[in-house]
Amino acid sequence: MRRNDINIFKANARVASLGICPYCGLACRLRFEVRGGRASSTGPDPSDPVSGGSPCIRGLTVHEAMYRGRLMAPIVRGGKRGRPRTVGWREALEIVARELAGSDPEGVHFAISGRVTNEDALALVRTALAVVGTPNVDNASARVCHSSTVDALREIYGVPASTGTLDDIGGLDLLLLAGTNPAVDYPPMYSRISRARARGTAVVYMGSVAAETSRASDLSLLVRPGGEVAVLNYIAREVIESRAYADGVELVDGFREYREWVMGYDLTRAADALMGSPGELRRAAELVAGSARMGVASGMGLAHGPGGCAALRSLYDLALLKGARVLTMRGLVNVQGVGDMGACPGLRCWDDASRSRAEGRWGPIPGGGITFTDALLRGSPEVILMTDMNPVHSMPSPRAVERALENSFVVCMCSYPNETTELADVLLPTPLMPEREGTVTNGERRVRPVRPAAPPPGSQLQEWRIASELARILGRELGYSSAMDVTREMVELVPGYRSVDPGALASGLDQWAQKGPIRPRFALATDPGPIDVPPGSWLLVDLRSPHHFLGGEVTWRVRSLARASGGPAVLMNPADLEELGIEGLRVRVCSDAGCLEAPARGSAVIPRGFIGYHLSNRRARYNDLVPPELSECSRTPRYKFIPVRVYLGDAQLVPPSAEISAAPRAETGADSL
Ligand SMILES: Nc1nc2c(c(=O)[nH]1)N[C@H]1C(S)=C(S)[C@@H](COP(=O)(O)OP(=O)(O)OC[C@H]3O[C@@H](n4cnc5c(=O)[nH]c(N)nc54)[C@H](O)[C@@H]3O)O[C@H]1N2
Ligand SMILES: Nc1nc2c(c(=O)[nH]1)N[C@H]1C(S)=C(S)[C@@H](COP(=O)(O)OP(=O)(O)OC[C@H]3O[C@@H](n4cnc5c(=O)[nH]c(N)nc54)[C@H](O)[C@@H]3O)O[C@H]1N2
Ligand code: SF4
Ligand SMILES: [Mo]
Repeated sequence: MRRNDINIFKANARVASLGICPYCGLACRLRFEVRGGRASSTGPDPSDPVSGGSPCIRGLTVHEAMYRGRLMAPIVRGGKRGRPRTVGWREALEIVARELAGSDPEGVHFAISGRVTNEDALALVRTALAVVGTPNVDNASARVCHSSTVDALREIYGVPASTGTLDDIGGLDLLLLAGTNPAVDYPPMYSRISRARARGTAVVYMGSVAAETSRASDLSLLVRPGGEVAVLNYIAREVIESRAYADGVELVDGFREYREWVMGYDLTRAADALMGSPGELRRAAELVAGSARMGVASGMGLAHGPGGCAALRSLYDLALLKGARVLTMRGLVNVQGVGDMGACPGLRCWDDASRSRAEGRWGPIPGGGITFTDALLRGSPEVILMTDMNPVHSMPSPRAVERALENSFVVCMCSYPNETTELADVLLPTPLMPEREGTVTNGERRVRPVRPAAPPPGSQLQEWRIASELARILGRELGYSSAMDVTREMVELVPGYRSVDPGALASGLDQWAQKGPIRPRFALATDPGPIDVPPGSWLLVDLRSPHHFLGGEVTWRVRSLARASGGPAVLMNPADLEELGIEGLRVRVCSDAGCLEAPARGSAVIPRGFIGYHLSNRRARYNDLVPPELSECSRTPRYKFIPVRVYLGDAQLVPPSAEISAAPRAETGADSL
């Protein structure tokens, strides 16, 4: 079988080439210097409209990780504990195809992460549905991340994507950031926010942790987890009462019901949901009512929190009421695109007409199917094919995930070994994003050409090729001989991608998939209310590191990033730490699901009564503490705000501040940072 044919990388030539960053959903374009066929340094691309020539430190150091510990050739294991054996591609794929042919299609699960191109995702979706005949295909990254956001956007705006673009930020008079921390998570977006703020845009931060972004805010509303609906609906009520909503909005479907719903939220009810003062909330409502060009962005604080789908609906309803732009970005580089390509059980994220078009071309598509979180935590999968991810680290209840993987035939299409690949039966090496070809769709729904900036270092193949080969062995031809063939199919079949011009992509130009709103309507939800904290418990929340990406398998390989990170720590508000006298002492944090141990340290972003822990700490796994609960609406785990007990030796440490459930005044906020 052929490797990627990249003949521009002559043995000793020194060239500069452009590639897409492999990490977050902004999908910045980077400039790589390539020597002897290897990326030797990474720099900004001043002409990149996304990063504006200022990507973040993770992107700028990625070359260091590209050649450390990569998976270079296919590996098979004879049984779970069998010795790994390096094999050729044909043998590996024949083993996988044999397993697929001999399994009940309903027991086969395709899990696609946001680290592949649109072409890879579309080819895998088609193979799952129309070749293997299983409805079980999922956007595994979105499922644990942005599924509820995308569902709320589809419901309210008719399009599963943000309505605004990064360029809109400069023209806003108000930006409401709800449960998102772009200062750490999307630095080029944060630079735009800071610049806009310097020119007069007001920024309101709403979250349960006084994250770094609250420093660049005019108002920081600290909300009790689960209290977001009350806060947002109170603001909406003020907007409606002062008739400060967008023109014509009374005619939008569901307006009357929405108005009735939000009228139930007065200041007293909303103040119960706050850790700050009612005065701050009144001020936020005034700013929203007075705004003529508003933007909103949300993040994992809502999607992973107890407010979940209800909070997201309230936020986007408020945005619709104000005619505001939605500027919510995406976590992984192509998590938007993978979802757009139809990676959802039984293709039910596509409309009926698009589904029929796909059936006309691909053949029958099975209905039904379950999500990947359900498969791992509740089901008994027979065969799992997954692209790069590490569910043993990233999903709740790692033990349950390990059991599911132990009991199924697991195929990992991945770049590096990790805890999950330990349990794989077949490992198929794949390129990193700067080595891929095709397209990605970033959080703005900007479709970006992806070209290999450097060749993959070993015998890696992209998933569209893997899917084509598997289909061929199974007796079906997908008919793709280049990534561009799949791009063309994407334009014909994928809802919202008709406007994309493959010719323009081929000449290096970004394109746009459709953006809303079309058919907007208000959506109501059941308000979960602020969560109850059992007496004596703390609330555990995870934080993202500015130096690391998610579990950090890649960023920990970069020396400067590894050096900049401290070791694992249980983070507490400095006042709690001082009152308990436990600075630097090793404490044990236990939920109903499990425990972790680390030294206690102070952090001003953590409110009193909360515990913070960094997701990228590899020595003590946060997810051991996360119960296997999934949200009703999007089957997403409840990662944030888990009631925990804290112990020093055998002694239980009770939060010295007032109970969180009694809505204490937050001791941290923008001023104290
Ligand atoms: N450096 C870095 N950047 C990343 C990543 C990374 O690991 N490291 N990961 C990428 C990925 S996959 C994703 S999905 C994005 C995530 O980026 P974001 O969507 O910004 O999410 P988080 O940083 O997980 O959490 C956001 C903030 O929400 C607030 N918050 C927490 N809980 C609540 C709550 O209950 N209610 C409210 N209102 N607010 C709350 C807290 O202030 C928290 O800091 O970042 C991406 N970018
Ligand atoms: N407790 C808790 N758990 C969480 C979250 C949380 O906030 N709290 N966040 C959730 C969210 S938002 C997400 S998106 C998921 C992510 O979940 P996962 O996608 O499972 O994330 P990682 O743990 O980073 O595992 C990444 C795997 O991908 C590989 N990899 C990393 N970068 C690249 C790359 O550029 N290309 C390729 N091909 N492979 C790469 C790494 O080697 C590693 O094997 O985690 C979720 N899990
Ligand atoms: S991690 Fe995100 S913000 Fe940083 S360079 Fe990569 S795409 Fe850009
Ligand atoms: Mo994510």
